[in-house]
Amino acid sequence: MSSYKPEDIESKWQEYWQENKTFKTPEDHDKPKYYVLDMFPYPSGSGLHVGHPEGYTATDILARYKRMNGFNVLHPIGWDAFGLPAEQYAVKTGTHPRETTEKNVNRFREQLQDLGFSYDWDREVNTTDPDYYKWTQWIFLKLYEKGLAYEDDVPVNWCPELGTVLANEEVIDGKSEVGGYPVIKKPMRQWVLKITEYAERLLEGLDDLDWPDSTKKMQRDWIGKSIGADIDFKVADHDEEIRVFTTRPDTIFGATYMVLAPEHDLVDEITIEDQKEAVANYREEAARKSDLERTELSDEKTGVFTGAYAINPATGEEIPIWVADYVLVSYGTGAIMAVPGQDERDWEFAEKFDLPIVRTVQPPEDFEGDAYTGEGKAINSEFLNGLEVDEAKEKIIDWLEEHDAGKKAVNYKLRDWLFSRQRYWGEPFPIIHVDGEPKPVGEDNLPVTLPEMDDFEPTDDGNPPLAKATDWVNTEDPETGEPAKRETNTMPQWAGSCWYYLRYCSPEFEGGPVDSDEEKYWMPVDMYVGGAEHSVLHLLYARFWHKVLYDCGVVSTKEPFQRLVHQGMILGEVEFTGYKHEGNWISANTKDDFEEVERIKLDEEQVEKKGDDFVIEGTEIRVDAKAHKMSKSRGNVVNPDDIVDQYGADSMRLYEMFMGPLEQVKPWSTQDVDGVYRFLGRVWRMIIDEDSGELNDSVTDEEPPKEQLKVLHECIQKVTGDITDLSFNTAISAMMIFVNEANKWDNHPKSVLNSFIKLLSPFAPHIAEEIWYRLGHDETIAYTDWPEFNEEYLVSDTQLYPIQVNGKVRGEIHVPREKAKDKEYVLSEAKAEDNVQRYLEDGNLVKEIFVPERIVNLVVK
Ligand code: ANZ
Repeated sequence: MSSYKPEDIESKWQEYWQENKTFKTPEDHDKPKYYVLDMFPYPSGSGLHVGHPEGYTATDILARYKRMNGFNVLHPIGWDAFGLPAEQYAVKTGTHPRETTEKNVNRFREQLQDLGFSYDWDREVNTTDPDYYKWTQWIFLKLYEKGLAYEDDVPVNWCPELGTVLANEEVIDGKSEVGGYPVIKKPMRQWVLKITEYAERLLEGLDDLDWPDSTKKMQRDWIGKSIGADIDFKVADHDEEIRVFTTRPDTIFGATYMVLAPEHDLVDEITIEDQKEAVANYREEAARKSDLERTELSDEKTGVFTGAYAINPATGEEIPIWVADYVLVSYGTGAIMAVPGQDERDWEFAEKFDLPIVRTVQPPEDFEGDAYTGEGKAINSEFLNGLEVDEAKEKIIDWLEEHDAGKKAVNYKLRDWLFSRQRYWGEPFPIIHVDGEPKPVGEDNLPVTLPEMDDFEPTDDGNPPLAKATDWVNTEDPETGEPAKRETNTMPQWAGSCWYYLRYCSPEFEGGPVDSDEEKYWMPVDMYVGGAEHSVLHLLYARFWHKVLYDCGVVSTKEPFQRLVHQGMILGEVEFTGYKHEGNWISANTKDDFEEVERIKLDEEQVEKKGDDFVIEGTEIRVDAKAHKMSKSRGNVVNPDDIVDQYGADSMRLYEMFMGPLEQVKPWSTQDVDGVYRFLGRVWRMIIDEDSGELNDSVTDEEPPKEQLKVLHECIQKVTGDITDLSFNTAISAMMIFVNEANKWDNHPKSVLNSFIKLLSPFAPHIAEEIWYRLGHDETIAYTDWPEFNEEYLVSDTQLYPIQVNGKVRGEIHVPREKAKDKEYVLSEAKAEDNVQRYLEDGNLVKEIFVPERIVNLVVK
């Protein structure tokens, strides 16, 4: 073995790490800890995609770097293995989801091991393992005990095609997120978790987290806190009152009509006889629309008059009550006071149905729009007139409270979490029903395992597949022996991922979800890396459970994930498209000017880069260059296995880190993989003789000269700083610069090579271990000390002086450090410089300016 052959060295070191359990997490708690976590994968049937190794390599670099810096590192992996695809496959083929899952997990594990990630494989968790979901069920019991889990008949998002209910978050534009099937509203008995009770704490907790601002903002928007007032409007000639929630109580004098959501309880009660039919028709229509369609600003407003009137408590005037679907039943109180002067939706509605508009905030002079939503002084508002919005709000709330017509109120957009699914492949609820009433089974009876079944089809009426397992469903109350029925819904896929990071701390622990000593040592997670698609749901649900567990005394930190980073998406290779009109190439800029244009896919060799653009080779004709999301239908999916087979895992890892900043979206380029592969080859040949496989003759035991130390320590400084900043691409550049420099040297002292290989090892651990071994070490490199940067070596032995003649630089000299401040010496050297001399010859030297350690300026006349 002499030339660089990843296929030989990589499997060798993978076996070494496995046999020696090199990355087993240390048990002692004396050292500082570092918990670095990946979002565990759903083991799909298609194996790893190139997006997985991106985040996983980043965390692996950190794990390895921290170990070398004396930390105890927890770096685990596991499987988020419940979920719909395995169940759909089971419906189609009869293969039990457990079998599919196991097969996929084995493939994923093998792929991850082939990439040389330094996971502690003894801590692997699998959410479908009864020893794991026992504790998921245990946590559910805690939620139930605390009154945070309840059954409710809720209008749910029912997807007939998938045969299941979906959470709001899983419905996009009225279609299922998975599969894109139509979703309708249907009332059903469901389990719901009271996440709303934690809304305020989920909001507050975000402040101290080191998370991307965009992710925090998404969570804040999702929770959607608004402060305002609840105001009661009396219905004229009725005993009823309509309560509204408003963020702008200051605008009440401009409330010229009211709107009830079509589903509002009072609609039937107050609608007058003549309007009943119109209202009923309208309600039916509204039921067919999704919330999103109903609230879209651009959509034409619709509505119907109830014939009833309410009394504006501020003006005492009667205002008409309408029903309109732009008001949602699930937000606030499901009713609004409409203020067209200050609210755009109300303005549109008022215009369409000819309702009065009164401005109550003075718009700026140059304002030309419709509703004015900005700041300004109150007008047309009696005792509020002249006050700014915030002052007016306070004053009117006081007034409302005094007059018993309203009070200050906070509202959240966050809804309780619909927590049951009509599926087989999920955690069973630890719940039985005795005489129709739910009852927890008790901790001693956990886990409640899934029954064996071979028919995974849901029933037509929406009953879950588990309803067919009658032997399992019909059970008895373990406490009384009375007949009981098991809950046949299962938990949603989010459940298992809400707490897996805790299980890793003590995966074998039998006394609870986590051993409290281990939890206290390891938590919180110091670094969590995963996709931005989890910005809201997984990360919000997990934070919610964590806070509940905190309240139960199970965990000691208020938040689970201290620092969060999202890796950017990897797109397919850049694709080039050229355009022809009537057989002639035309520039991509002009393609829209022609009616008939032929689009032609071009290969990389057919184009060249010109400035920021690409053109057809040898011409000025511009083509389009665009990278697309990888997808099977586009045929641009890169399979990580192929890359590992061809170039090795180290190149794959190095390439994915070299592509660009971790958090950025980046196109794939196999050509660039080749580039990093050649870099590793250069590293190899710098040290190993390709013919003999021995160390090169240039590798010596000598002390390195200062110039070499300077190059090395520049590299140490850069790589160390860049790893801390997660700037892995620039760290790799720094190592490339080092190798370019080092290749010019005649001698390669071992001490320099040792340090460099350590720097390389977190990125390309296989080649690093192999070279480390060949450099004469018999222990793994994984726990050696990270090279220490020494500033002293960065100071150069010489001082550079640029030399100006009459203000223009005409030459430069290097003077020995000890002479750098010697004016006479520097000036005489400067004047002797060849090029400078030529300028001096033509005139009289009238002045010599010497700035120590900076510059020399000579003035000639
Ligand atoms: C009067 C008003 C005047 C309003 C004004 C706004 C501007 P956020 O901030 O999103 O919480 N609203 C209340 N409940 C609603 C529902 N169920 N469906 C649709 N809209 C509803 O928005 C709160 C505002 O949204 C409330 O304040 C209410 O309109 C409307 F110049 O009341 B406002």
